[in-house]
Amino acid sequence: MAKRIVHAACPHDCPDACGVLITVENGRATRIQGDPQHPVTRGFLCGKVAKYLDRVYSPERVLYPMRRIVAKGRRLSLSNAQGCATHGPPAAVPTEENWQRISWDEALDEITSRFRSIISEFGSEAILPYSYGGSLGALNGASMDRRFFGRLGASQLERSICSTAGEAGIESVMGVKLGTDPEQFIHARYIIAWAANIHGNNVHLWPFITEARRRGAKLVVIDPYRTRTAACADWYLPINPGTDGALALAMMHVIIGEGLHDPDYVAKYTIGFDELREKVKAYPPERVAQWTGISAQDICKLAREYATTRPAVIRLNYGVQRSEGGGMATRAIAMLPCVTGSLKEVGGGIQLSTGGAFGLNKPALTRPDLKSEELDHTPRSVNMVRLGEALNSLNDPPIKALLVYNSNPAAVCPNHNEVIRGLKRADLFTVVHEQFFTDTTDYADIVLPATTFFEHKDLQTAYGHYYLQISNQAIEPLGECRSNVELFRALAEHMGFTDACFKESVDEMIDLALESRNAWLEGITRERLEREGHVRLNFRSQGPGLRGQSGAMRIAESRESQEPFLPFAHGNFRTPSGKAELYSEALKGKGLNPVAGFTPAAESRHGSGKEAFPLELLARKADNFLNSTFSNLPSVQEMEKTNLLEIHSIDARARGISDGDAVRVFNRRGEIFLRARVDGSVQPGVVAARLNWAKLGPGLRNINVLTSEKLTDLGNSATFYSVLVEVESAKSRA
Ligand SMILES: Nc1nc2c(c(=O)[nH]1)N[C@H]1C(S)=C(S)[C@@H](COP(=O)(O)OP(=O)(O)OC[C@H]3O[C@@H](n4cnc5c(=O)[nH]c(N)nc54)[C@H](O)[C@@H]3O)O[C@H]1N2
Ligand SMILES: Nc1nc2c(c(=O)[nH]1)N[C@H]1C(S)=C(S)[C@@H](COP(=O)(O)OP(=O)(O)OC[C@H]3O[C@@H](n4cnc5c(=O)[nH]c(N)nc54)[C@H](O)[C@@H]3O)O[C@H]1N2
Ligand code: SF4
Ligand SMILES: [Mo]
Repeated sequence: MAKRIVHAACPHDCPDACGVLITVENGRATRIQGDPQHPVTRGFLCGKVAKYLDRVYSPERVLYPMRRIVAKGRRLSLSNAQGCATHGPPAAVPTEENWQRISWDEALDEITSRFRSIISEFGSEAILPYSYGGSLGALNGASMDRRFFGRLGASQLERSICSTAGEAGIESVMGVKLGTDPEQFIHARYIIAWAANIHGNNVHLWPFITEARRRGAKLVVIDPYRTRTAACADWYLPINPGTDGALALAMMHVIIGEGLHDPDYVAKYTIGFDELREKVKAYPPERVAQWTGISAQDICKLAREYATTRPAVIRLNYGVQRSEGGGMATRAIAMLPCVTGSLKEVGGGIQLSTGGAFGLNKPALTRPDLKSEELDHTPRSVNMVRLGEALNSLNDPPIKALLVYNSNPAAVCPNHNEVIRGLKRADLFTVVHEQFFTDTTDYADIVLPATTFFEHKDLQTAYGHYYLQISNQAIEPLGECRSNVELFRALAEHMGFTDACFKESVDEMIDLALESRNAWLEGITRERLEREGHVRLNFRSQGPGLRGQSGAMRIAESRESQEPFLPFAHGNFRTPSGKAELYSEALKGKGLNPVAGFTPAAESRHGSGKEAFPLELLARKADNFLNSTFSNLPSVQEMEKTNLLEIHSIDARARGISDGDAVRVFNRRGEIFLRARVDGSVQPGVVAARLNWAKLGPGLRNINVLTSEKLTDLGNSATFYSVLVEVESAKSRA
């Protein structure tokens, strides 16, 4: 077979959604590279996906259906039992004592017969799907699975572990998740990276920021953690975690107080300005300085520079909304460009997500109309953040079966110890569809082999740019792997569901997804995507294509060749009023502050419980993993230093801790042993540690033993960054 180059798109949960080229020789993928033609991702990949061949062809892949033949749970290896704080053992490879290989037919028969008996005894809501960001492909993310569970009458999963607080916040102002086009960043003269770890989580935006700075832009970073981006910034403002809402209100206090707002834009395109003006009077910089740790002088300077240096853009990322008050904080920040009118300027505005522009025909994919014949009501909804609570205390009916795919809850869920207690239940039937033997498969009764994006076809949107892509299948599935689409098609068949939609082919589903009322999809067909790989959403642009130019040229010219996308230049907010809602009747109706306000997090230095646990923990993502994904691959592990607790020298000294010491980090929910790193990445009062597979961590744990199931103020999201802990030296245990 000749050498082929296949266009694909990275489906991992990352704003960049890179264009990818896979070289295939004799049926085997031999090279992965970024697609140089992609106008935003421009031919380079992040470190972890650049090593993707190691993932696809890893000897540790799940390749066949497996049935557990020993008790659930992970085995303690020697080094872990001793609490080794630097390196855990290699990932648990399936061993013959743990697993018995079975055929797909046996697996499907066992799963469907267990489901049938659970349904007859407890009802269909005793079955819970659990999925999140393993694949953001339009089909493998949410299509056949939703049809299957809808038809089954299973409990619904509220998928809120990541972004729903921020979405609720920004939508309460703007009505939709649209943000500044990354290609427009080159025109900005003032860039605020607000809770945005650009080098770690959104690296393809960086070249656009670099070009803007070359043209004179100033980069300001607001983050409690000194990221690489913060270290590169013109001005770094370390903020106390969870206090951004107050900062935004104080900025508006200064901007409105000094008349630096845009009265024309405000009058034409917003409602509630008078209420906002009244509200922000309660947030003078002097008061807000005490919460944020940013001086009143700096708050004033930031507000004035932001309002007067034009265009000014905010790259807001989701870090801000992983705190108790994250919804309101996002809402307050989203008001800033409405008040200054920067939404009308090329290179101005705010980007939290671009995801709202794609408008695929999701109902055609997920078929919310499909219902169980036996169930006379809409199935209950279970919040995914509270999996531990759901498994341990939900009744009427209790959860008796869990089907996990696209997720690794035994690593990523908060309050890990409770999650594990639930997953250990002998009466819980757990099925996990996975590429690897993860923390979660350690508790599965049946493990099913899943394809990687090399092995299936999909349609790919993005949340950090405006290009739709096709991701072609490059190689045959390894072993007996099946995609999520094929898994749920087979399950539907074994359940005897005869609805025609379970027979739709992948191409038919892609066609359906593109048949949408969204005008921005006009002229974008599967055939065109197959031909071109990526297509910019049709914002009525007429400019010539950008193919064939060098990256640097393209960056400089990309805006000039297209009509700039300024969705809010003339209002057009998708709120109930059609205006930017600085006052929201909808929020008022829910008993919430209709303008915005700041309430310090209960679990913070400003709340209760700080006597026993005085340090605020940032339970962060790793720069070189993707949540828990990639953390088991040796070539990726080499790039990331794991099992560290970053702590300020003042806090370390007060506890007799030196750089490199073993430390115990604990609160009421759990404890973990890490190695102290005193390196200036956090301020006094804040400590930070990173997510990893639990079974690779010391004591077979990860930092989610410390995080809480408390939900955010809006959007029922997780509060990974509202966590109090105490730290003590554990030298004797190292
Ligand atoms: N390399 C890598 N890339 C990733 C991921 C990964 O795990 N690794 N995860 C992916 C996923 S799932 C997502 S959702 C995206 C989004 O990723 P981001 O939205 O960037 O999310 P975070 O890394 O949680 O937070 C971003 C920054 O916010 C900071 N932060 C935390 N609390 C606060 C606060 O209270 N105020 C302020 N101002 N800043 C705060 C953190 O220190 C961090 O540097 O990234 C994706 N990309
Ligand atoms: N402490 C702490 N915890 C966090 C976060 C944090 O910042 N700190 N971040 C949170 C956030 S923002 C998010 S989004 C969640 C992410 O939570 P998850 O979405 O569960 O994230 P991953 O750890 O990436 O796990 C995805 C799993 O899906 C598998 N997978 C990949 N592709 C496929 C596929 O096509 N089919 C199937 N069946 N499986 C596939 C991968 O192998 C991987 O094990 O984690 C949250 N947890
Ligand atoms: S994880 Fe993000 S940066 Fe890395 S290849 Fe995928 S989309 Fe690109
Ligand atoms: Mo996320």
